[in-house]
Amino acid sequence: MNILLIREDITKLNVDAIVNAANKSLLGGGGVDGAIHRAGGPEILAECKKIGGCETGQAVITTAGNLPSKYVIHTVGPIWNGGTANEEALLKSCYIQSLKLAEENLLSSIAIPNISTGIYRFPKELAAKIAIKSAQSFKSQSITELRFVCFEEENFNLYAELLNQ
Ligand code: AR6
Repeated sequence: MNILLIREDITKLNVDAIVNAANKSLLGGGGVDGAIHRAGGPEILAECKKIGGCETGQAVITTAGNLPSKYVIHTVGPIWNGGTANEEALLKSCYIQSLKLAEENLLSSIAIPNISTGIYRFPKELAAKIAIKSAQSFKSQSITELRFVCFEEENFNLYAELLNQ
């Protein structure tokens, strides 16, 4: 699995699946979740409603509606609460469960944003370390390309430094 780093709007990417940093209701929200539902249209929300919700650390897959990607994998990151509420393990689980879903659906390319580091306030450097470690430890059969998509310069610089080590 090739790991790439890009600074982009994830809704523009033509990959098999983009990952959404959703909430437990799966009914949309702000941040990257809002951007994905706005650009993807009502088909995504309709499928999310059918699924009915998702636990923190888990992931579900839907159509990508009008987006250039084929699927959206929605995962629910932990809300940072000082680090004593199992946040690190839950964030790791988001990455692993998303990759597992991609694998089960025989997808070959996936783009993942910086889950939990926006509205959910997870410390960015710790989140980047967990994301990279989870991806590097994942044994993949079908996925050949994973793009870490950073929207902000701070996250992009953190990932660049960690990936170059
Ligand atoms: N493309 C790529 N990354 C983006 C984009 C985009 N278009 N827009 C924002 N980001 P956040 P969370 C980055 O807040 O912290 C929602 O309301 C952003 O810069 O989207 O997991 C949900 O419904 C940040 O680095 O997600 C939940 O209620 C990263 O995406 C809650 O927010 C994640 O920030 C989830 O909070």
